[in-house]
Amino acid sequence: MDVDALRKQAALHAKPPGLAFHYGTAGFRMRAEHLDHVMFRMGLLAALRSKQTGAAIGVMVTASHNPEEDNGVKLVDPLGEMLAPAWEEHATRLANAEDPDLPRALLRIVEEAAVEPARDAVVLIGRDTRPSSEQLAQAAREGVAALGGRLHDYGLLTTPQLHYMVRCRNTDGRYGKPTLDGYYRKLSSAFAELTKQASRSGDERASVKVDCANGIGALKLREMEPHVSPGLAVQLFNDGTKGKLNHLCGADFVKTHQKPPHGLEMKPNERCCSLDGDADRIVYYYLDAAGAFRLLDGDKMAVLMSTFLQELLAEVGESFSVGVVQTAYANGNSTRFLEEVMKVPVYCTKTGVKHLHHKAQEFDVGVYFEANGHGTALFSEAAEVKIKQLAESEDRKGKAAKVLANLIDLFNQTAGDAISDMLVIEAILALKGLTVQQWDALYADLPNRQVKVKVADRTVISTTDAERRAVTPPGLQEAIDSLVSGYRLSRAFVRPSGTEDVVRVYAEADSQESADSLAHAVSLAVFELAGGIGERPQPGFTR
Ligand code: NG1
Ligand code: ZN
Repeated sequence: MDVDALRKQAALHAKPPGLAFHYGTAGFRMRAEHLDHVMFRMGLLAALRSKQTGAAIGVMVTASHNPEEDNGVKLVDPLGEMLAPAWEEHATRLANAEDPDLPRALLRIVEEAAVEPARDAVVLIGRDTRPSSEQLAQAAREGVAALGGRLHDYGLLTTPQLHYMVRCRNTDGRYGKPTLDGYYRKLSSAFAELTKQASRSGDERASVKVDCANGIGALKLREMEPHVSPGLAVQLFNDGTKGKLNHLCGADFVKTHQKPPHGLEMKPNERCCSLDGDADRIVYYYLDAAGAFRLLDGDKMAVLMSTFLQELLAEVGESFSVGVVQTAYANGNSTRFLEEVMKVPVYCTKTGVKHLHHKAQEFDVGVYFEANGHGTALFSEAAEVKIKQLAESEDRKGKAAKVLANLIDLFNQTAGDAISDMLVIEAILALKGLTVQQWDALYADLPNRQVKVKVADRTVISTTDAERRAVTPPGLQEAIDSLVSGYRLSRAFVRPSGTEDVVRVYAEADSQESADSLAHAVSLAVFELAGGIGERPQPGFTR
């Protein structure tokens, strides 16, 4: 490492004084103007991680569903997974090191993580459509170059596309070709095979309206469209030509407000969906015949996907282990339906995709979804090999195995992927001959409400049991238990957000009024017992 050269470079990416940086569940995320030095240093860190693992590492510049003025960065590990926890700590320390201490901070990582400094480094970079993203990506590129790393800049990509590229590069093409064309071809040929098998002769081609959150999803879906158009008509809205990124639209807006996005006209029973700002989340929705808005979120997708996979696995007849992974935010009725009706084992982890992904890896077939629409399915290598082998035969088993084999290719097994999930959902609906209403009718969501409470220090709340019970402050859990017991089919929990300076309160009950009133009562308990600041929570709700 040429320390003088590094110091000079680093001086061009000076750390702003007085700010603290944290590599959270979604990497670094804040106002774009504070992030230049973070990007440069994440370029350095990606080069070190690559030297340590001997594999290509990804750097994605995005702040997902945050406002357009924000930006962020996440690193992608060799198999397309999220960065390992020990390296999240290195990332946090590196981002917070004062400028003169930067070489020392780097050397510490080299020593602690046993990095081989002389080894080659390869870093793949992608970015979303934010106005700040190109310049921030440039800072990251300079960081990679400062440690002599080789760069492959993919330019504009969805987050899951970058995860895909990293995995392809590190598996010698076994996962697919590390190009956009390779991604589109892999997904679209699996989709074409599946919809061919649907063979509902005479049926019209399915059609879906897609709200692209004015983000990268619009560009990439437009590129993909010709590949899938024989089986699916996609109509793009909020494609970035008029509106602002994530403003009054996108998956996060639709899920948290439980209403349609601006910029997309719906007629009753039309199938619609929304992507988020970096296209790793998706939610479906429609207006029913009476004009009421119906949301099909991550839980509904997990149910459709896991029950379909389970049916196919039963036909194939192998004893694969299956698990569905959710968080405490999963609707209670989705969990009940999976466990009691479908007899699928369900597991609950802490909020944050990396926890779900990790748990899902324990099964031959692991489906995971956050209620907000981030999720996918993972298949063990043994299961994939066996299924692809069985798919060679022409009997009934072979037919089911063929469907499974194509689904394995259609799922993005590196991360939740809105484009891939959409094609999986469309393929399943086509294969089962289901309308969106019939899918929705598999089970009824319990009415629920999510609210935020501002407190002086949200770390006074600590939780256990996958965030479903509060350990501190004293008396809070008892207060929640007593409030919950006053409602039917009720459940409530609180946790400090990992991405915002608030405490999140979630409540569900047998009616919307009950869910709202329970959420309000619990927010008052949080306000009183956990040091609320500002105005006391009012009835009605704050998101
Ligand atoms: P926090 O702010 O920790 O609740 C939110 C989402 C997570 C996850 C992260 C990262 C909810 C309730 N929480 O986390 O699921 O997506 O952002 O983006 O939706
Ligand atoms: Zn996202």
